[in-house]
Amino acid sequence: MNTKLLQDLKDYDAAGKDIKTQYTEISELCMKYITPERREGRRAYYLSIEYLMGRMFHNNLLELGVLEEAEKILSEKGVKISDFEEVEDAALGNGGLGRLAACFLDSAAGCAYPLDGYGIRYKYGLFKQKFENGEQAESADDWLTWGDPWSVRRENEKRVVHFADMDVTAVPYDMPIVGKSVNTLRLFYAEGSEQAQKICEYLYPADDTEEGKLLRIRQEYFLSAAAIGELAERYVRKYGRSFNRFSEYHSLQLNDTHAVMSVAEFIRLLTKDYGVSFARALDIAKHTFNYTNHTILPEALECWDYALMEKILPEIAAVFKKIQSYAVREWKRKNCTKEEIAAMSVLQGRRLSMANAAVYVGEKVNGVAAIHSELVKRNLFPVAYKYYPDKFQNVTNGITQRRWLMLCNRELSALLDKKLTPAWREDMARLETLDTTDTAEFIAVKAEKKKQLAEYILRHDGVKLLDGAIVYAQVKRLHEYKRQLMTAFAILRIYYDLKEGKLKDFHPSVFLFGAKAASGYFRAKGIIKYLNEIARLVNGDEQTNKLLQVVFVQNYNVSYAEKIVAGTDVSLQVSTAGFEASGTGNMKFMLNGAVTCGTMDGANIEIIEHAGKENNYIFGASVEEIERLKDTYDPNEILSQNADVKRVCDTLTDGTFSDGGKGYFKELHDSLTVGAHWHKPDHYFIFRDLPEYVDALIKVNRDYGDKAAFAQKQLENTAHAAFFSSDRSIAEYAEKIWNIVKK
Ligand code: 26V
Repeated sequence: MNTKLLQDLKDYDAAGKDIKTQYTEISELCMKYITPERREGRRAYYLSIEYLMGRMFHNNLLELGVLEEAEKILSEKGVKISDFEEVEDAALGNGGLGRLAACFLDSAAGCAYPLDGYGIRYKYGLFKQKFENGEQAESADDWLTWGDPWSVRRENEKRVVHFADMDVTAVPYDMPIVGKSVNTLRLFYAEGSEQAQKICEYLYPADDTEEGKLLRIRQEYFLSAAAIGELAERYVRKYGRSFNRFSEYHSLQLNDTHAVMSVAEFIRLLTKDYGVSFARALDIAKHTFNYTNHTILPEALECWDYALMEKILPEIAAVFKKIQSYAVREWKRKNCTKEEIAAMSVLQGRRLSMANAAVYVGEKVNGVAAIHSELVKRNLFPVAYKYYPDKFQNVTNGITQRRWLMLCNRELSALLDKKLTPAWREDMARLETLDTTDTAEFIAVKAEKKKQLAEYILRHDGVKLLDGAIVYAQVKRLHEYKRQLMTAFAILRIYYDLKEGKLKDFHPSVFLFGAKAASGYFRAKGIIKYLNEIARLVNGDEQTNKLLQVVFVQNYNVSYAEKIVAGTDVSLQVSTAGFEASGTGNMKFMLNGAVTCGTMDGANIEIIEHAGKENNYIFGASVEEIERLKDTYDPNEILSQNADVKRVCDTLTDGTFSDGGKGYFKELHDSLTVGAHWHKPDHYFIFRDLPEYVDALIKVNRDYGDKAAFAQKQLENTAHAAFFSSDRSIAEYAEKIWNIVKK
């Protein structure tokens, strides 16, 4: 307990100040007691173009060990810290990858591992979302309107990043990451000419369009050059200009391929400024960098046009070319075939494969769940795996229990304290000892969290949730492979069955959605519109609307997620097997006592291993079945044989719903029945899994009738969630990849 800080809070004069001033001043008070450590020795660095931090205030007070006391002290002064929930999230990320980075930083500090983060301080984070007539409307996320009291600008540590056509100043902003140690997330902000400032203006929103590729290259290099420049300079100050010991002191983790240019920048800097030979610089790089892959979707694997890169970064392009020629020499020595060399090449025709560069240079390459890591070896980089089997690792993702249980579900945490003593907070393995047959209080906690969630939704979206309903939730980025469209079809099927009296004894159910669609992703936007039209139909039907409700919340973000994961009964994780690398929302729901209704994909597989198949609702084709189906699958055959499937699919085009003439629904229908020039019809196998999905949802509904038995399943999930703590993930990275030790 930090008694000095508590005294400062007692002395704080809140009178007559508006809430923003109070927020700023109280945060600043706390910052006085936070001192980033600068331990000597080996450190790891996380290089990520996204960090989805969410709100820092409550989290930092929790980490400082003063949350409850501070809450009391301040409320006596009339300051309700729950009012600070109006503060904008720091949403400098798109989804899972950015949130994972935030959880990892939290866990590293929480466990006192020496890990710092490097990233970009975007002026505007992920766009804000509203629905207008059921369609997504986007506006700029001006997250800095509340100020940024949790960061410190380091004026005297700025540095210049050179592009062929301009110089940009990178100014560091340090955000302390508080735990058993205080680590640092350093975000660089671009200053200089108008064009220079553009680099940090927006988080790259359209990760699926051609647009803005040049800006993206600039962002990636900006982050890479600022981080590498700084690390190299600090090293030289301490150890001199020989880089022989660099990799002894540094392990750099590339969070996907977005910072792979830091490999080229590192080699460029060492060869050009410090007289290190290319071969030696490459060798040091090979002992310094590691790469995490986060998706096997080919369209998401970054390839940059060589000419484009050469235009603004000629030296970097040249380094990549030289890496290629060194690699080819190495591969020839290993007697690789021409085809094998082509497959592993960094330079692919006129394009640079960032993933191949990362795999070649990376000392370790890891996937983010067991199945994903297997697919990374088997399907994505089979040749590299053949020649460098020891590179390939798995580290299953995790989530921080501090934000995703202690902070977002203080009621369940208190119940666990009572049942297990607070020791579980330090030792998650103790959750295993939970008596899951003792369900009465858990049921009461879940009801309370549902009530709080309902209040929140009413306030933010003006929708009143059905009382006493089962809450099913699917919250995540909108993407075809995640199959929100399949859930839409399943709901329609249930709706028609209810309406026609075919489905009896149905417990009232709410289907909750939250998702943002990338701004250029037409189909994703169509799915949002479709779900909103379904909501309108279902919620407006007097015949069924006491039994079934569909709610798509607006502007789903980290803070919304904190409410939803705590108040949900059933976590929907229904991606096509083989496509969701891991998923981390699935873990948040599990920890908060929700059952999973999902496919054998990503980390769902490990969730089932830990929590038991009998405590979850698994359906659908396995990875192996999907692989077998690929060549022969015919969705139109299913449509011709299954009238129920056909009926719901037809609502896209038969006039049941209108997309206001935008063509969304016809295009979705075509994607399922005709395909497109880049894919076969229904390439995410919705019709294959839909009937089983409906059955699983109805089985959940039936089982819920036995409250105690269902609550026991939910508690079994909480009880076996320790493995999914990011403390465990970080410990694995520390041991298998970074070779760093706790304080
Ligand atoms: C990017 C793109 C861009 C082109 C269109 C398709 C597409 C699909 C996905 C992505 C995201 C790639 C990186 C990413 O966010 N991966 C997520 O990383 C999480 C943390 O490891 C993991 O839990 C999610 O399963 C994975 O999708």
